[in-house]
Parts: sequence; C-alpha cells; structure tokens
Amino acid sequence: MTETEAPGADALQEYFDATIARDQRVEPRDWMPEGYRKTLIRQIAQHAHSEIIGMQPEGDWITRAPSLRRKSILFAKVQDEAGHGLYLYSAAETLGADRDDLTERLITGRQKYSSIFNYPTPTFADVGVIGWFVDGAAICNQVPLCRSSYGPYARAMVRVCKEESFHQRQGYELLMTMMSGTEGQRAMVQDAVDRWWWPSLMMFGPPDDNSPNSERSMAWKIKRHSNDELRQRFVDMTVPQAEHLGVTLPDPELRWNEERGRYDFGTPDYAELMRVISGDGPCNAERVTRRRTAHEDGAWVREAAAAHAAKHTARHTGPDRTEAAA
Ligand code: FAQ
Repeated sequence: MTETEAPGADALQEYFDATIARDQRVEPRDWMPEGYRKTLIRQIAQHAHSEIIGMQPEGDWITRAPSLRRKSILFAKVQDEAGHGLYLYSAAETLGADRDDLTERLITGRQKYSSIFNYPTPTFADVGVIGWFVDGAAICNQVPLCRSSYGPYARAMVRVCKEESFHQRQGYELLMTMMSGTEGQRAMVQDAVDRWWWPSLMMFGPPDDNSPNSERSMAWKIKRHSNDELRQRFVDMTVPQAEHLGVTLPDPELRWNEERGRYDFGTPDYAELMRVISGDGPCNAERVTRRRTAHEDGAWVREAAAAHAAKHTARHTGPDRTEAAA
C-alpha cells in the first residue's frame, strides 16, 4: 500500500477487530462496522430516553415532598437524571445521530425507553424505592458499561454511575427514615417494595435465551455481561439490604443457595415485560404524551436559542469584525 492509498475494507475491519480484542476504545473518528454504529445508537438513545422519561415518576413528587429538605434532595436527583440524558444524547451525536431525530422517535413511540418508568408512583415511599431498586439496578447494569468498547459512552457512564450511586443511597436513607416512623409509614414502604420488585428485575431485559441483541453486543464488548448475570448480581446485592431495612421481598422462591454462593429467585413475568415494552404498560401513554407536550411547549426556547446563536455567530464572523481586525 502506498502512503496515499486508503486502507481497504478488510484492513479497516481487521484494525477494528484488533482494537476490540485488545480491550482498547473505539473513538468517534475511527472506522467501525455499520452494525456496531447502529447497535450503539439504538442502546445509547434508549438509555438517554430512559433518563429523560425517568424524570417523570419521581418528578411528580417534587411539589408534594413532605419537607423542604426532601424537596431539595428530590429536585437535585431529578435534575441529575436530566444531565444523564444530555451526556447520553451527546454520546449518540458522536456516532452521527441527530438529536432532533432521536427526540422525534421518542415522542412518536418509534424508539424505546426503559419499561420501569411506565409504573405509577402513588405514594412518597415510591420515591425511596425507586432510588433503592431502580438506581440500584441501574448501577449493576451501568458500572460494567464504564468499560464499554465505545469511548464516549464508557466515559459518560463514569459520571452517571457516581451520581446513581448517590441516588441509591438517598433512596435507602429515605426508606430507613420511614421504617423508623409509624406503622402506617412502614406499611407504605412494604407496599412500594411489593409493587416495584418484579418490574425492577425486568429492567435487565428478557432472559438470555430470548435476548436477540446480547450475543452480538457482548462480542463487540458494548455489553460486558448478559441480562441474567446482571439480574442475579442485583438480587445478590439487594437481599441483605432488604433484611437490614426490615422489609420482605415478594418472592416465595427467594433463598440462599449454598452451592452456587448466590440467591435463587423466582422468574419475573416476562409476558408483562413484553407488554410494557410494546407500549401497553400502566403509564406508557401518559409518559409519552407528557414528553411530547413538554417538547412542543419548549419550541419557543429552541427558536430563541437558535436566533441568539445566529446573532452571536454573525457578530463574531460578520463584516464589522473583519473591518475591525483590518
Ligand atoms: N425496557 O436483546 P435485548 C435508569 C428491549 S436508566 C425497555 O436483551 P439489549 C436511570 C431491547 O431494547 C435505565 N426495552 O436488548 C434512572 C431490545 O429492543 P430492540 C435504562 C427493553 O439492548 C434511574 C429488546 O427488548 N438503562 O434507570 C428492556 O441487548 C432512576 C430485546 O432485548 C439502560 O438503557 C427494558 N427493560 O439489552 C433514571 C442501560 N429490556 O432495540 C431515572 C443500557 C430489553 O431490539 C430514575 N442498556 N428491552 O427493539 C442496556 O444495558 C441494554 O440495552 C438492556 C437490553 C439490558 C436494557
């Protein structure tokens, strides 16, 4: 190959494969197979949408939080989720995805977001249980993504995980406080645990033998562990926390398996997961409608920001500046 000759498709593929094999990062300007790019855009976009839609269930409690302290904690937490969405949309943009297009796909139901955010939050204990279970599940799933093969995604995950870890503790602390309260408060916590346990296990996706994307994503080192492995880690992590808190996890099959050194547990209702993913969960319509309305209501902000940016660009590149420089 001469110096000016571009490398052929085989050489590019070989270089990419070697990068993955050596556990090095793929960066935005590197050549990558189209399937790898598409898989990443799919996963990162769904992840970003989940963070943004995920602001709603807890956000509903901001005005009703029982004290100023709880209100400000919740406010900060929900705001963090917006930040996670932004890092993730930016990571998707490095792959050539268009932010407007991704938003459009979300609000027209053409792109997915996590099933977990389609469940209602009728009591304040739900805020605590979301922090404990949902952020806990997010940590199990996302800590390995800090070693994902795509650089911008992996780096975004580092900060996201640090914040999720704080979120999980705030949820657990809220529940500890409620558990040391009245009989009514303890019952409220147990009720929220009963409602969120199974949907939280479903967050990890379908079982391995019915997970069409896992094998490819793991070969590309986008995903580092299978859905079932991560679900198991979550159960193993959460059971001792439940015992310490004094709540019962609603699974009669849950028990320590001495031989495996892990907990055995029951099978989540995967038919329910599929229903929720396909748009038929308790709150799907409400969540998407609210997102669509917020997007439409925000049109004037986007227009104003674009006009401001255009004015700024004109001021710094226009004739006045050229003359001044001359
Ligand atoms: N919900 O072949 P697989 C958070 C879809 S962030 C909806 O196993 P894959 C922070 C899947 O996309 C939570 N859809 O797929 C927070 C695929 O559909 P497609 C979000 C699901 O990608 C906390 C099909 O089923 N986290 O919680 C779900 O290999 C508190 C077949 O599945 C992430 O996105 C589901 N649960 O594995 C915010 C983490 N499960 O696209 C606010 C990154 C599966 O082929 C408050 N994502 N599907 O049509 C991942 O790790 C993976 O994408 C999985 C799915 C594990 C979610």
